[in-house]
Amino acid sequence: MARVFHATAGDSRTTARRGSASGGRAGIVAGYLAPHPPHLVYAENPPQNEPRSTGGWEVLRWGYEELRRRLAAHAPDVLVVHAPHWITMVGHHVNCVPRSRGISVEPIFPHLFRYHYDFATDVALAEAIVAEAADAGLVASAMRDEGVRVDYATIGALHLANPAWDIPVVSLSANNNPYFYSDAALDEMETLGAATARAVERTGRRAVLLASNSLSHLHWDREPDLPEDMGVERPFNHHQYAADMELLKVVREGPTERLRAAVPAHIAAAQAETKAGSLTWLLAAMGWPAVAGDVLAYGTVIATGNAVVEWVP
Ligand code: 2X7
Ligand code: FE2
Repeated sequence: MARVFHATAGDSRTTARRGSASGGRAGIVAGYLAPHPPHLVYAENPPQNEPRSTGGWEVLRWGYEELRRRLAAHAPDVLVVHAPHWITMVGHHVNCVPRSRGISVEPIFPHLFRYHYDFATDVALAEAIVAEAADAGLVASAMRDEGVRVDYATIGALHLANPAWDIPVVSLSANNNPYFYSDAALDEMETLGAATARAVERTGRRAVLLASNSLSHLHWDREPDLPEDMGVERPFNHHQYAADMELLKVVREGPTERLRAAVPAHIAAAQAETKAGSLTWLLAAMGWPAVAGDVLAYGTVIATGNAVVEWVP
């Protein structure tokens, strides 16, 4: 297994960083749409992932390289990620295991993603999010079981944003109601976002948020002999592509307030993975800032649409 570099939440290094690079303001300093297709990690051949590739999906991965440069400049104390494949049946769970270690396997693509993870959780912030969410009337729970395997959408977004794993993490589950009721639970994600923001303020953290969602979500059911064969990678159809472009036009024009209507419309048009609520959570946590998003890359993965986007509130 690869050696990974660790930081402990609240240690002298992270505390020092809070007062350095970007001026040290506490609060949510940036948010990223950070999609997690396992193919992007596979294509990169990091030492933590067992399968080997010959590359592929370069444009999206160049977008992530830019995200990494910007993330370093934001100098956060913590990365807070909401991911759709940690599905919890009852309420919103927050990983409160101080040090998570294990192998994350993509159940449909185990030949592409078997990733050895080992990261530190900012437990104080994780517990504060649980408390704020519960106070706001949500069913919220602290997950303290070291045996729970961390899902590939959490690991994928975190690896792609910060492959050094040298920033502590808080990871939030997706309550699976959205998968039953389409976008009906987006209101609840507003509440969870606001609770996250209060917890960040209360703990004095300098936080960057990651919404681990793809956009249009129809995909192929046949894999080429070479999984990274870019000769067959393309949108599922023009309707799905056009729906993604319509959403990204609103993202690029801003302000984010317009996304309150555009996100549910996009979910209805393109079966978007944002129905799991990660993007709504992120925008709500930032207070729906009056800014435009910066689209760093767009590309398809097995025909699903994926964009890497930055918002700086
Ligand atoms: O989870 C995913 C995804 N969101 C998009 C593409 C391929 C695989 O897995
Ligand atoms: Fe996914």
